[in-house]
Amino acid sequence: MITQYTWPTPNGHKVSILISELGLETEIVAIDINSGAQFAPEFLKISPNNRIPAIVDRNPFDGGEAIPVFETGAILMYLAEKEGRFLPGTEDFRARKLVLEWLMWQKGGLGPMAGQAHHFRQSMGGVDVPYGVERYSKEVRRLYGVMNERLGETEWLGGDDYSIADMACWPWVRPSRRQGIDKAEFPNVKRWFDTMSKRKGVQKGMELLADRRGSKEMTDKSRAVLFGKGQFERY
Ligand SMILES: N[C@@H](CCC(=O)N[C@@H](CS)C(=O)NCC(=O)O)C(=O)O
Repeated sequence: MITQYTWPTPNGHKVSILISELGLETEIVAIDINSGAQFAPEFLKISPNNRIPAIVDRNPFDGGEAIPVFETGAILMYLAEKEGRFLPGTEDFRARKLVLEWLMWQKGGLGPMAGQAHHFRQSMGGVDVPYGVERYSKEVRRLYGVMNERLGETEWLGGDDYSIADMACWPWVRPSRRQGIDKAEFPNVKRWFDTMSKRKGVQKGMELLADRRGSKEMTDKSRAVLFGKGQFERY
């Protein structure tokens, strides 16, 4: 049994999709990041960076005590390795390297840059920062270009097989309009995105807490929690 601490955002969706693809049994704890649930002391014990998602594996491989894991890259690798799916093992080190490259590319590039593009383009409640909009919109566009070239060479980001690298990127490509991107401009990305959208595991993963997605509309209160004093007063 996996306890999944999550909220329906792109980072939350990465792990929901993998768990659904793996068919794992879960218990869900909704962490409403708009109202500050990510700062609760019991959640910070599991996820010290006050970010969702996080998991606790109640049946670890070694039969020992429950294992908490935070950071999506670590969670995706942990579960994929435990279940022996969607990440080649060390014996297949060339294929593994490719999946890890594209997973890290998402973690260090696409995710943070698209997150900043969302922020400057539409989360600031009427505050206009043209430099921020331009800087992050351009960088996201560059990253889509890189992804488009890659997906012109291979079916999946990691190569011939669907992997956790695809599961990490897809939820960030899904809201591309918020980043100023029309997927039709990047045909290989669009082909990959549409193929993945048809997978049952992806569709089921996206259903988790889907009724709470409407709460994504930012209010002054949620902006204060996420970007204001609420975020920084612990330090
Ligand atoms: N590097 C983290 C990023 C996670 C992240 O940014 N999560 C957002 C939701 S998409 C969050 O929890 N935000 C709450 C906050 O900023 O307080 C990961 O990959 O797990």
